[in-house]
Amino acid sequence: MKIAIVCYPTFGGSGVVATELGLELAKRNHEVHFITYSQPVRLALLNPNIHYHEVNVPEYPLFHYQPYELALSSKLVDMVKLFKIDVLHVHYAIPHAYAGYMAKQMLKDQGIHLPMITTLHGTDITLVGNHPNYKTAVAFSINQSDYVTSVSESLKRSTHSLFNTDKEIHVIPNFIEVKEFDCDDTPCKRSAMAEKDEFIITHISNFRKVKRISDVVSVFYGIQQHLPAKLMLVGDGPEKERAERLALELGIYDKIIFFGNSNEIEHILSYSDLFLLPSETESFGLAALEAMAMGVPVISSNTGGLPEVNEAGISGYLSSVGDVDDMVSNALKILKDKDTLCGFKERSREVARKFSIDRVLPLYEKLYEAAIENK
Ligand code: GMT
Repeated sequence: MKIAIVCYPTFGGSGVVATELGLELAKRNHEVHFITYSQPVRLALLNPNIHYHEVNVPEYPLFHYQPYELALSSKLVDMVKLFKIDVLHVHYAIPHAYAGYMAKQMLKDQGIHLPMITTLHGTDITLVGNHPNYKTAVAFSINQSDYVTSVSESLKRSTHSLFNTDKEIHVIPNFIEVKEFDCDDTPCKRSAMAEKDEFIITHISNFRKVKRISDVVSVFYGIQQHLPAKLMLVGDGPEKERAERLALELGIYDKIIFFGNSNEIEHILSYSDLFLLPSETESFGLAALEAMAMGVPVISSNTGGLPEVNEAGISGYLSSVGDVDDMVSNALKILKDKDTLCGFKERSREVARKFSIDRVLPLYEKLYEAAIENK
């Protein structure tokens, strides 16, 4: 199939999922065309089946806001015609589903029927999409998509209740490639990060308010009162400074390593002992799954789609949002001795295998086939 993928090219989860999906589809001999405003961060253009088309938005002083949707929909029409694209897959409803719908209409005018699949990722529904200023257009573009998928059952429920739509939503969870792992392996760079007896606690996110970064620092503060530990904070965003200030106030700044955005996620996770994700809401929690796939148990909040990913007592524990004390005590339960930690590490990988790319990818392929057949 010839598949066009529209996504955000940044470090956010939806862009990562879209990119990994495209790369895997290309490995399976589909022709994949990424259409976005810059090259997605995890995109390697080494496979001849991968193409990248940049959307350029010319600046014009008259415009207070530059019209990205217009440029995107025009580019979509041009690329669909040029490469004879079979199906369009847009990730994140805003504004991609809207621009996709416009492209569909323009193509229809020229006798071309382009089926569109919209994947809902989370904040496009629960935070941004739900805003009264966007809601009408988001609901419209969901209803106009040929197929809609969501990354968890929880997000499907939220979409139906927040948008009052009866559109069928297919749940296709996010996926991961689970690599081999040996609990006794001593990963190469660990010694540069922490002493031998120190536990390494990790958090990876875009440091937005929804991630509750202060809880990450507070949970770590509680852990290091009982056990020697270091905290690795990976990513960048508006709450990072707040985290730095809190770390200074608590007197634990020297126990925290701030990495910023990184392409070395697997490396960092390979020497981590515990992953923290105390988010306010999380439609899925791809970062938690990435940690589990590397054998890192997860302490998370019990919100949104997280219970569908992190299994209590098996891959980690879940607490109510903001219950820092419970998170600390759960973390200590996991870290209390080597055998317990090792058990959690192994089971985390087992749970992650349920989301293996080999299981999930065929679900998308089936949907593309159905969309093309029914166009
Ligand atoms: O919140 C983020 O980390 C970014 C956001 C995005 O759209 O990139 O993530 C959302 O989509 C991810 C991929 O499907 C999910 O794993 C995240 O849980 C979801 N974030 C929220 O729901 C807050």
